[in-house]
Amino acid sequence: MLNSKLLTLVLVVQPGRVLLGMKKRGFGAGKWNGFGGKVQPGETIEDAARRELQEESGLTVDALEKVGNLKFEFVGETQLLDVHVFRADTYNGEPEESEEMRPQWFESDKIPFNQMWADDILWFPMMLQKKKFAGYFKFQGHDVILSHTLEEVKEL
Ligand code: 8OG
Repeated sequence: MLNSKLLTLVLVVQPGRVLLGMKKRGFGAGKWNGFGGKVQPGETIEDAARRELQEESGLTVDALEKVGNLKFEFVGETQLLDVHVFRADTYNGEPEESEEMRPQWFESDKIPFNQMWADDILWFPMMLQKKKFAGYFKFQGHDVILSHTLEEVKEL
C-alpha cells in the first residue's frame, strides 16, 4: 500500500510572467519550481501554501486559487506525493532569496522547462490558462516519467 504525503505548490503569476525559485537544497535541488512544501499537522492545505510561500519567497498573498492536484509515485518508494497546486495573481512584498529558494521572474513564453520537473511542461499551460487539472505521474528516479494521466477538471 502507498501512504501519501500532502504537499503544496504555489505559482505567482503576473501578466506575461511567472515567479519561480531555484531550489537550493533538499528534494528537487537544482530545479526551478513554484514555492511550497509539506502540510504540517493542524494546518489547512491553504494555510500551509501561504506559509511556505512566505518562508521561501518573502511574499504574502491575499487570494490563492486552487488550480491543480498532482499525485506522484516513485518506483520503489512507498510514499505517494499528493501535491495541491495554487495560483496567486496578486501578492504583497518583493521576492527575496531564502535558504531554500532563489526567486526569479520568467516571461511566460520562456519558462525553463529543461531545468524543471519533467511533468511541469505538461500542466503549466493549463495553469497559465487558469484551467483546473488533476494528474497522476509515475516516475522512475527523478527524471523519467514512465506513465501518466492528466485531465482538465471542473472541481478540485
Ligand atoms: O518540502 P519540499 O521542498 O520537499 O517539498 C517539495 C516541493 O516540490 C513541494 O512544493 C511540491 C513540489 N513538487 C513535488 N513534485 C513536483 C513536480 O513534479 N513538479 C513540481 N513543479 N513541483 C513538485 O514534490
